[in-house]
Amino acid sequence: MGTVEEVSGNTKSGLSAKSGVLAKIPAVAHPLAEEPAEIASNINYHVQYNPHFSPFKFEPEQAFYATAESVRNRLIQQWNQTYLHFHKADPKQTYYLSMEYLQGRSLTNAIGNLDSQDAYIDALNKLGHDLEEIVEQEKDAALGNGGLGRLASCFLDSMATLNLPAWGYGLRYRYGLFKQCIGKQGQEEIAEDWLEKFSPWEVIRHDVVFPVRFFGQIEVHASGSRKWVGGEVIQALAYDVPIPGFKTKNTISLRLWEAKAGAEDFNLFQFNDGQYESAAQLHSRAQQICAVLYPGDATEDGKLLRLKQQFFLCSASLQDIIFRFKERKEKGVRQWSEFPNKVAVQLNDTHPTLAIPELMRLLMDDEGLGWDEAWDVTTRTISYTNHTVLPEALEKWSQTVMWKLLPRHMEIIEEIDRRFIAMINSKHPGLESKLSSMCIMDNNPQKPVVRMANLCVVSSHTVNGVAQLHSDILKSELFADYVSVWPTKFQNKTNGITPRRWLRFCSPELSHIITKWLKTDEWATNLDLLADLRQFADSAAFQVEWESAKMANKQRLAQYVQQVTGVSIDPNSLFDIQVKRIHEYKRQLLNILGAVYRYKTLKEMSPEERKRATPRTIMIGGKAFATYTNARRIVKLVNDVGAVVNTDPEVSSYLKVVFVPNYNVSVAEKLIPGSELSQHISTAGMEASGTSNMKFALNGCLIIGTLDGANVEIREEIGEENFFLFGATADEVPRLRKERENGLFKPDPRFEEAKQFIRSGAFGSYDYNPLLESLEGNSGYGRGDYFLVGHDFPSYMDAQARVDEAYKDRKRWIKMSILSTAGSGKFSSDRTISQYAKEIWNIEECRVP
Ligand code: 26V
Repeated sequence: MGTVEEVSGNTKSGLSAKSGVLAKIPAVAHPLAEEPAEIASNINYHVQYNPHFSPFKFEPEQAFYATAESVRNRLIQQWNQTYLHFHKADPKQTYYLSMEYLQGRSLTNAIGNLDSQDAYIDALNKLGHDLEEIVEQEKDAALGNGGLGRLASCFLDSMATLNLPAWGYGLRYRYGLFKQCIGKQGQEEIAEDWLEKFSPWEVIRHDVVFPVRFFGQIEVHASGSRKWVGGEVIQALAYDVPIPGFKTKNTISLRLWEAKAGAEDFNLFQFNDGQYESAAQLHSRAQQICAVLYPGDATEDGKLLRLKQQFFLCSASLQDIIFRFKERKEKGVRQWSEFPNKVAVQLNDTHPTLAIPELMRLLMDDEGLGWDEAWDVTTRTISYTNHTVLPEALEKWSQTVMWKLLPRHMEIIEEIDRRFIAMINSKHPGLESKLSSMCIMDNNPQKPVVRMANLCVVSSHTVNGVAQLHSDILKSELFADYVSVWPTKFQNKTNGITPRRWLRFCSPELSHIITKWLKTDEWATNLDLLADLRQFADSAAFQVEWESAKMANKQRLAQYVQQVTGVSIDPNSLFDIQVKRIHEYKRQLLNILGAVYRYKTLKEMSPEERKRATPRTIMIGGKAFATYTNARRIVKLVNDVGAVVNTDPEVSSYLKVVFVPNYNVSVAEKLIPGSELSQHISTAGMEASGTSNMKFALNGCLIIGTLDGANVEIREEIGEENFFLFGATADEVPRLRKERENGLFKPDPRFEEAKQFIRSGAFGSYDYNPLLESLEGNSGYGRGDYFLVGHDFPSYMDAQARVDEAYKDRKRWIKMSILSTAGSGKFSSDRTISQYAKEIWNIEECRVP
C-alpha cells in the first residue's frame, strides 16, 4: 500500500489525507481497542495525531510505528495495573541482572501475547496494509551477543507469562550487535543504530534517576565508618520496556539504564571561552558508557569502559531495588534483615558481579549496617548462574584498574577474601593447599587480578549451571573445591526457550496442526502436552499435514534465502542448518569440511551414482567476533565453498552451501521453522547448554550432535533413535587431546582429503593454511587439534551417512520429526523459570486480578 495520494489519486499537495483508505476510518483514540474497527481507528489516530513522518504518507514504515503505538496503548494499561498490584501485594520479587538481552522484534510477540492476532490482521487490512509486511519494518533490538542474551529475553517472557513478580535490568546500548555483511574479504561489521528513528516500545522515566560514581577516594570518619567520595558522577536514567505475558494481564518491565550528565556538569564558562570539548567533557564520557554492546577490550581503555558498564548496571539497579524496598514498607521502617525475604537478585554470568560489593557498600556506608549484618543480607539475596567453563571466557579484572575505578569496592572484596580464607583455615584445614586457586584475589605480582567467578561462588547462596552435564562439570571440575565447603550450594537449571516466540508465532502452520490434533492450544503454556502427539506419529493423515506444514515453511525459507543471497535452493532437498556465533569450539569447521568432502565425493561420482544421493542444502550463519581471526576465516571459507559448489552444474542440484548473512533473532525466526536437520556439534564438554538445539527440536527438526550441553537431555527426551549422535564424550576429551598433541593417532584419510582439497585451491586463492594448521601439530599455527575436529571427523561423516539414508524413507523421517516436537516439552523456559522461582528465588505467582 502506498501513500495517501496514491490511494486517493490526489497530487502531492498532501491535502488528501481525508480521502482514500484512511479517510474511511475515523481517527479516534481507542487505547483499549480489541475489535478490528476500533483498532483501525486507533492506528489512524496515531497516524494523524502522533505523526513521526510527514502525515500524508502511510507506507509500511509509518504503518508499523502507528500499529506499535496502538499496541503499546493496550500494554501500558496492563503494565500500570501490574506495577500497582505488585506494589500493593508486596511479594518477594526477583531482579534479573544481565548485561545482555536479545529481544529481537516485539510487534508480533506483543500482538500474539495479547491474543489479538486476527483482530490486527483485520484492522490493518481495513487500512490497506498487511500485518506480515508491517512487522518486517521493525529493527531487531540486539542488545546481546548470542545464547546468553537470548536466554535472558526468553526468561522475561516466561516470568511475565507465569505471573511472577520479576523484573529485568540491563543497559540501553545505542549500538547493539553489529550488522554483518559479506564482502570480498569475508565478514564486514557495520554499526547498527536500532534507535535511529526511535523505539516505540520504550518509555523514558524522567523521575527515575540515580547517581553512579567512578574513581574518587575513601573518606574515613572518626566513628570508623567509610565513605566513597569525589571522582566522576554520572546519572543513570531509566527507560522501561513492557514485557507482556501470554494471555494474562501481567506485564512486567525490562528496565534499561542510560548514562547521562546533568546541565550542572556543562561548563558554560569554558564553552563561552571556546573550549567546546572540555566544556562538555562529562557529557561525552557519559555517552561512552552506553554507546556500544561489549566494546573491544583489547586495549586498557576498552577494558576500563567495559568495567564501567558493568558497574553502572549494578549500581543503578541496586539503588533502584533498595529504593523500592523502602517505598513498599507497610508500617514504619523495615528491618534490613527482611530484605532477602523481599528481594532476589540473579546474576546472569559474572558480568554483574559488582552487584556483590556494591550491595555491601550501600548497606554499610549508606544505610549504616555492620559487616556481619550486610554480609548476611547480601549472601541471602544474591545467586549466580554460570554459562561457560571456557577458561578464556572466565572474567578476571586487573586489580590495578579496579583500585583506580572502584576503590571502596576493592576494600570490600579484599575483606570478603580475607574472611573466606580465614574460614577455610579454621573450618576446612584440609583445603589449605587449594586456597591459592579458591580465593578471590589472584596476587600474582606479574598480573594481579580479581577472579569474578570465585567472588560469585563465595558470595551467592546458590550457584547453577545451565544443563545437567554442564552443572556436573561445574561440580566435578571448575568449582569442585567449593563443593565440600558448601555441598548444597550448587544446582542445575537446564535452559529453556519460550514456546510462544519459538513455535506459536514463528511457525503458525505447524502450530495450527498441533492445536487441531491435540484439540487444545494449551500446549503454548503447558509444553508437556506435546507428548500427546506421540500417539499420532504413525498416523498417515497426521503425517501428511505435518509434512505439508514443514514444506510451507521450507518454501518461505527458500524465498528468503534467494532474497538475501541470490542463491536458489530446492525445497525438496534436505535443509540442513547450523546457526550460532562462529567459534572454534562450536566447530563450524567440522561442518564445512564435511561439506567439502561431500562435494568432492559427488564430483567423483558418475551421473547415475549421483542420482542416488540425497540432495542437501547446507546453510550456515553466525557472526564472528571482530577480533577473532580464525572465526573470520571460517566465515570466509563457508562463503568461498558456497561460491564454487553452488555454480557447479554437475553438483548443484545435489548440494548447495549457503552462508546466511547477519544471523539474528528475526533471521532465526525464519530459518528454524524451515529446518529439517540442524547441527549442534561442539567438542563435548565445551557448550554449556545451547538453546537453539531446543528451538530446532521443537520445530520438528532432527539433530546431528555430540553428547554436549543440553543435547544430552534432548536426546533423552526425544529418544536416542531420533538423534544422530557422533563424536567423543566429555570424559574422553583430555586423553584424546594429549594423543593429538603428541601425534599418537592414525590420520583419517577422508579428513586428510578434505583439507588437501581446500589447500589445492579448489575454493580460491585465500590462504587457508593457518586455519587448517590449527587442526594439526603443535608448532606455528598448530594447536594440536584442540577442538578434536580431526578426531570426530570419521564418526561425524558416518552419522551424516545415516542422515542421508533416513531422509530417503519419508515416513520414517516425518515420524522422527513429529517425535522431536513431541519430546520437546521439557525445554520450555516456563519449566526453567518455575524451577528458578521455587528452588532458588523462593518467589510465588502474583497475578493481576
Ligand atoms: C564468551 C567468550 C568471550 C571471549 C572469547 C571466548 C568466549 C567463549 C565463550 C563465551 C560465552 C560466554 C557466556 C555465554 O554466552 N554462554 C552461553 O550461554 C548460553 C545460555 O546459557 C548457553 O546456551 C551456551 O551454551 C553458552 O555458550
